[in-house]
Amino acid sequence: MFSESLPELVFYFNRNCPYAQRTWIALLELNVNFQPREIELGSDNKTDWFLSLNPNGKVPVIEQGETRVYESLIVNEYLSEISGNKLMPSSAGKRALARILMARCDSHLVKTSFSYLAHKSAENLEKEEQLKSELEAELRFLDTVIGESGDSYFLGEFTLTDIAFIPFFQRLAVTLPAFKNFEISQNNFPHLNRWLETMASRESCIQTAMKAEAIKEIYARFLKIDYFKKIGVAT
Ligand SMILES: N[C@@H](CCC(=O)N[C@@H](CS)C(=O)NCC(=O)O)C(=O)O
Repeated sequence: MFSESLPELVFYFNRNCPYAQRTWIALLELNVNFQPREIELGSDNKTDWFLSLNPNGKVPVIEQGETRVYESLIVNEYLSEISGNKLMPSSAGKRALARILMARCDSHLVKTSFSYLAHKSAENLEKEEQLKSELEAELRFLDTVIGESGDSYFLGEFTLTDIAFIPFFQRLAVTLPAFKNFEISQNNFPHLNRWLETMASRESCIQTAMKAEAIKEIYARFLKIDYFKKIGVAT
């Protein structure tokens, strides 16, 4: 296999982190051998040794010999490249679209969903409706993209783009009903919901998923302390 001539790959992660889950899924899907090292967030990631791996102090990071790569979307492209460009489309145009959508996951889906979740409805009902509409508009956009690609995956085949989105949708499937009484599966997003069903049966997504109870518990704690606003993922 392509990656076998390279030094051992160490994967620094935290099992609750959706960005690290992206890399975990890519490692499994690409069948790359790796050594997992779980990092305690709030302590390990503030140490000099971790900051020398990633000056941003965040997971995921991978280390392979002298090479250190961080930022989940970049890490996953690195993993694809050392595996013979698997999990990326073969045409340049589709690869561009794959990158546009991956960037959009962070700039739009993450932002609109965390902003809606983080908003305390009782404080301003008008704002609550506005944030809900913004998330719905983003879900509608993604629904259309999947529909235009033939209903199975974002780009018609399983790629890093599907991997970029799934950790966030796994969490939204729990947090939106629990905290907002909103269920994507009960709404008219036929292509997105079919994609979610397809992804739910994928072994790598099952193996790396957080338990629903753990998601609820962690998010309840984070929402209480306005964590998502503090770290800048919610407006
Ligand atoms: N843009 C980064 C985000 C990574 C990130 O935010 N990771 C969080 C955990 S989910 C983290 O390590 N936080 C530690 C901290 O900020 O102290 C990526 O895509 O890798």
